[in-house]
Amino acid sequence: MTPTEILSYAPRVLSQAQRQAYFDTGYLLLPELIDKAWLEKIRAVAAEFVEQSRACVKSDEKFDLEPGHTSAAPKLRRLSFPVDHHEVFREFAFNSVLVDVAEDLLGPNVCYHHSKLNYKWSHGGEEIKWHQDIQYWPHTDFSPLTIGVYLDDVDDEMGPMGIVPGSHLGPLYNLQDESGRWIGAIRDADLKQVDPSTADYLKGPAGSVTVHNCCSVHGSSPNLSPRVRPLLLQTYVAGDSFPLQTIGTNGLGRYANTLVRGARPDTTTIDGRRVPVAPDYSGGYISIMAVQQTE
Ligand SMILES: O=C(O)CCC(=O)C(=O)O
Repeated sequence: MTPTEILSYAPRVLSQAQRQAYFDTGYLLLPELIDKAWLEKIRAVAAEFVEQSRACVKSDEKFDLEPGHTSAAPKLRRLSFPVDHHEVFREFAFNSVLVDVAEDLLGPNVCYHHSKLNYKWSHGGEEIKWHQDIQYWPHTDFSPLTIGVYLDDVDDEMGPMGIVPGSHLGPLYNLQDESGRWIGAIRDADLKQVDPSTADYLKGPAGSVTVHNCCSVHGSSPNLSPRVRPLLLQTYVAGDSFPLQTIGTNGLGRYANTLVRGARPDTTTIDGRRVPVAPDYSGGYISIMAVQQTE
């Protein structure tokens, strides 16, 4: 769907100016959008996982640990796929104002793709280098967007999310180094073209929400403060956008590609052509013969 088509649907929570600003700049900051009741529930569950991480000595599929993590002084870098691990995260991602925001920016049909709870621990929580997301999980279009929620107040010292305005409309960079090794970040030589000095750093009180498009160049600095920075991120895509299944982190997470609003249209656009597509056979395979003979 084009921005004009999306804008023709009545918005749920955003103003038309906010929707247009997202299409023009590739990102939004929505101060204190999440209410206290949700925040308290999510914080309590997040704290349970920090407790669990004390027993973890090595990063695994669930907990990504910073060097120096110990059971006495946990330093969690990320809880991967929180939606897979607790119904509160699931309910929040599938059934809260986040889906309204996604609908306002993607149109009436919305799928959940994945989630993560990024921490930047106090006194040096690591930087996230400048990158774009679409290379990690390519789709049939560039609709995917990520909605972040700051679970605590975040200021400049804490490594807030920085986004280069308008970069979503520019080049898609190679996130490999010169030898072809995947480094997941834009090469230093290409950063001259990006000009991260123009980045807008999104910060605010607990409950503030960030949105960025999958092509927006973004990153964040180390957390130099004595405070931990928790940022809960969930990615959504338009209902007619499909992951290229064998690339990157597509296909990971138990709830990947769950429809959270509207319906999955029976067409998609590939290389600029509209394709009426077959239904999902993952519930059981039927051969072309059987389907044509209507057995
Ligand atoms: O946590 C952050 O500041 C940035 C997160 C991010 O870009 C990512 O996890 O891909």
